[in-house]
Formats: sequence, C-alpha cells, structure tokens
Amino acid sequence: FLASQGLNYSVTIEDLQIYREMDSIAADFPDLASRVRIGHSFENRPLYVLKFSTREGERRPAIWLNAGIHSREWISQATAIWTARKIVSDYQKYPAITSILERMDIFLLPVANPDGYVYSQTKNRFWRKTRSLNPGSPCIGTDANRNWNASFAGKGASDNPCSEVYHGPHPNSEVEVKSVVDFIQKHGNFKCFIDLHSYSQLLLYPYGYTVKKAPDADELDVVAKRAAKALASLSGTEYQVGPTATTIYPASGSSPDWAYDNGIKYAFTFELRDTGHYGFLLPASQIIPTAEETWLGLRTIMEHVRDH
Ligand code: ING
Ligand code: ZN
Repeated sequence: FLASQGLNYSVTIEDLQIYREMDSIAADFPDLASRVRIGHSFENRPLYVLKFSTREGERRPAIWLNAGIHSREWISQATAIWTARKIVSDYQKYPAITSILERMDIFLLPVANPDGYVYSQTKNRFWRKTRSLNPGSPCIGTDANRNWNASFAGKGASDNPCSEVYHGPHPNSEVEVKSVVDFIQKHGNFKCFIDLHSYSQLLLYPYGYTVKKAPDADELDVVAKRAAKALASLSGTEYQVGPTATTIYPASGSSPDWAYDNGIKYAFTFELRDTGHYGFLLPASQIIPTAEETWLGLRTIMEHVRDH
C-alpha cells in the first residue's frame, strides 16, 4: 500500500527516539509501566501508549495524557516523555503520585502524530497536521485537533485541505484519532483527558466549539485555577485559565470537547511555554523547566480526579 503511493517510509521505530525511551521505561519498571500499541499512523508508524498501573487485570478509573497531536509543538512530546520518567521514579517515593496510582491507571500517548513529528524533524519544522493524502488536492494532512466527533466541521475549522485547521473528510478520518477514540471507548472507564500543546501558557477546558458554558464549567475552572497556581509556584510562569472558545479562539472537532461530551468530565488542554518570544522554537534549555512546572499542574488535576 505504501509502495503503491510512492511512499518509502520506514515502518520501524528507529526514527523515534521517544519510542526507545518508552521501551526503556517499561523495561526498568516492569511492574508499573508497559508499552501498549494502540494502532498505527497513516504512514504505518506504531502508536505507542505507556500504561502505568499498579494492579493488573482490573479496569481502574483512568487518566489519558495526550501529547504531540500537532507535530511542531515539540515541547509537548518532550514534556510527555519527561513526565513518564517522573511517574516511574516518584512512585513509592512521594505520596502524591503513589496515591494516584493506588486508585487509578494512567495512559500516556507522547507522540499522537508520529508522521507529522518525523516530518517536522526532517522536512518542515513547522508542520502541524497529519500526513494523510487528500484525494483531489495537492495539499497534505488534516488537523488532528479538528477531526474528533464533537460538533465536527463547525466553527474554527476549515473544509479546505490546504488549511492548517482542515477538519478532514469526516470525523475520525485520521487513523491516529480513530485509534485513540477506539481505545478510550473500549476501555470505558476514563475520567480525565489532558492534551498538551504549545504555545501560549493557557490552561483550557470545554467548550471550544461553542461559547456556551459547559455544565461543569465552574468545577473545571476551580481545578484549572488551582493547577495554574501550582504550576506557577515553581518559577513564576503565569498561565491564563478559561474555556477554549473565549480564552483562545473557537475550535470545533477538538479532542477535549469530544472527551467531555463522551462522559470524561475532567478534560483539559495545556498550551505550554512560551507566550511567543520563541514560540514553537522553544530552546532546549527550557525543556526541563517546562516539564517540571507542568508536572505540578498535571498532578493537581490528577489529585482532584482521584478524590472525585
Ligand atoms: N492550539 C489549540 C488548537 O488546536 C485548542 C487550541 C485547544 C483548540 C483545545 C481546541 C481545543 O488550535 C494549538 N496551539 O494547537
Ligand atoms: Zn496544538
């Protein structure tokens, strides 16, 4: 199939160093972490999730941590893989993560758009979308954060395949999105969905597809403000908090709106550092400081989910 389209991409994982780190985390902590293949990308790269669980065979309430849906937002994938290492090293050393993992499982997808990620590393640093073909158009890719079945093709998405916010031909048309949707639905016990993007330093909650207030907006706002405060406590990085549509812009077909409308109440998006000085080209020296402060925000949300 790939050869027939003139594509010659590697179906191995050699081009994704993050996959090797996932492997090594699972190998170092076999009783806590495992690498699960939830599907594959358009170019047939595997989609790998790290599952953190202290109890096998029980479908505990679960948290979904998503990163790299937009390939150029490199701090997202980097923060995710740092977070994976953090979870395994802190478990049984610190009460916060230990108590979270006594009650819940965590699933972490650090590279939700592997084709785009490899493309951003090799061809075009600013590639955002997937790499799927659009029949009848010379333009490539769909915005994987407009492709979910939540007011699909509504406000803040485009029906032009050449647009950066092209929603795709139909909901879940992107195999990367469909793989996550199927996994979450089959599991059936997710309580929390957090998506990591960059940049702008925002902590957003539903909705993006409408300016109407979500039924749980008040609670989500309290949690998000608490998380932003915890994040800022490390080195003063300030985040704005609010519903997506009015805090950044209207956007339909996004993952947190889909999660929220499908019973996953605690649905958030982090727009990580910075506020535009470096933008997507955040210097490597800021990776660990960003990941460390973000961890405080993530932990605050996960603790709230644990207790509710
Ligand atoms: N921003 C997000 C985007 O997909 C967003 C903003 C968040 C939209 C949550 C919808 C829901 O456009 C970036 N930087 O990608
Ligand atoms: Zn993004």
